[in-house]
Amino acid sequence: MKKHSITIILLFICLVSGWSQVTKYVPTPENEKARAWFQDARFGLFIHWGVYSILGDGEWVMNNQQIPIKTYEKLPAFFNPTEFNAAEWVQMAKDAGMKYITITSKHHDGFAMFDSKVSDYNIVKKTPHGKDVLKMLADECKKQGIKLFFYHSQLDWHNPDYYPRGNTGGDYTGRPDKGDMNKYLDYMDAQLTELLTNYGDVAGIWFDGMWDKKDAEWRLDKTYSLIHKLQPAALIGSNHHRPPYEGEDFQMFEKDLPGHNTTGFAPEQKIGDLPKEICETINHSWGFNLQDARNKSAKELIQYLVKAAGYDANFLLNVGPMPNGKIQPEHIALLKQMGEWKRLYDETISGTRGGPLSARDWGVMTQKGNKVYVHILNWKDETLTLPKLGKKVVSAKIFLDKTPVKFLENDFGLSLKIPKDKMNDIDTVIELELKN
Ligand code: JFZ
Repeated sequence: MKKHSITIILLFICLVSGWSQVTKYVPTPENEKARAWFQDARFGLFIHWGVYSILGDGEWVMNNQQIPIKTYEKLPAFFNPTEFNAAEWVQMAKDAGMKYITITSKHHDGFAMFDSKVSDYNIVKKTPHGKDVLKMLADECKKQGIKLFFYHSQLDWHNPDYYPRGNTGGDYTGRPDKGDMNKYLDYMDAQLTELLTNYGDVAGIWFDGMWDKKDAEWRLDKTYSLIHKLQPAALIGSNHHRPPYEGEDFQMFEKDLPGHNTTGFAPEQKIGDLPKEICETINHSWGFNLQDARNKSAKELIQYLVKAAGYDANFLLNVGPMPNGKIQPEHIALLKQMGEWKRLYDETISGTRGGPLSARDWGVMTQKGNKVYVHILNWKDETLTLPKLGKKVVSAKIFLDKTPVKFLENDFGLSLKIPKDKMNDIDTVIELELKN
């Protein structure tokens, strides 16, 4: 009896380890390298652009205004972004200190913003503009040395095979009450194959929409291994608000710092070991919204970037270009201000990792080698006492002009005396050198 149960246990262990060997995803060396690049990058531009921009009411307009497919299909004929200039967009991102762009290849409306051969519902076939803007952007990114990700919606309000339907894109769309989800996923994989074949090196795929049908069979294994096979360095992330699935290369947090859940989107989200990214919009919309004038201030945006870095995460900041292809001037101005700040402080953000202390009410820390950057975002007093950092502090300076900062290490921790005239309303950065 005893022998018997041991045999069963052994058999079970063999089965489980054998099974996990089959399904366990091991990133390739190229992928590991891309992950390190991604973490070093720390700052990217998110772009939500589609035919919905014509209505100036965000990228959810089809669902929010309950526009049937037949009616929504009239929009592409009005989409003529004659002012679109890929070089200007890329230059703007670079000037803001961003290292990559993530743009919508297809949003929930199902319209492909690229030259797709597997569906006519695309920018080249259906718009008077008739150009593959993603190709133009990809070429320009390559030219100017910045990387490109594609946001791709798994959820689709247009394709009838996206069936059974999820929580959104309901009866108003006028779709038949039948469809073949596997056929839809084949179609999605075919479009992803196009994106990963015809646009040069793609930095990654940013998935979104699984939350629409939480318990559907999304065939993630198949789709993820297809992507990794086509471009091993392409990083996969998904906005499913759950802990990462096997095959993903980074974890994302929508409109929240890791571990926070102010939106209520992500009650199950735990912080994992993968590289992290936070996305947020410059105003309160993702796609162009004519009425949204609630832009964040330059201070808020810079502090968001700094906090993200302190949480060891990238900051992906969104703009929604207008239907003419231009980005709103007030958004360009904000990005310019961020760039001016970032040029001065780049060393304390790019190539750093979070820590050694986790975020506090007064601010965050970033680190690189034996340097620690204390980012004081919200503190009035001249003295700031921190817990000890594990290693002894050799020197403390104001980062910007290297003015020495008095410090004291004792049983109470590490106290810094911040010169009053060096305090900065956005971020007072103190550079600490730690003993090796
Ligand atoms: C999603 C998209 O729906 C949105 O249009 C935009 O692209 C954004 C970046 O990502 O937003 C979501 C996704 C999931 C939830 C809420 C907003 N959710 O689960 O509550």
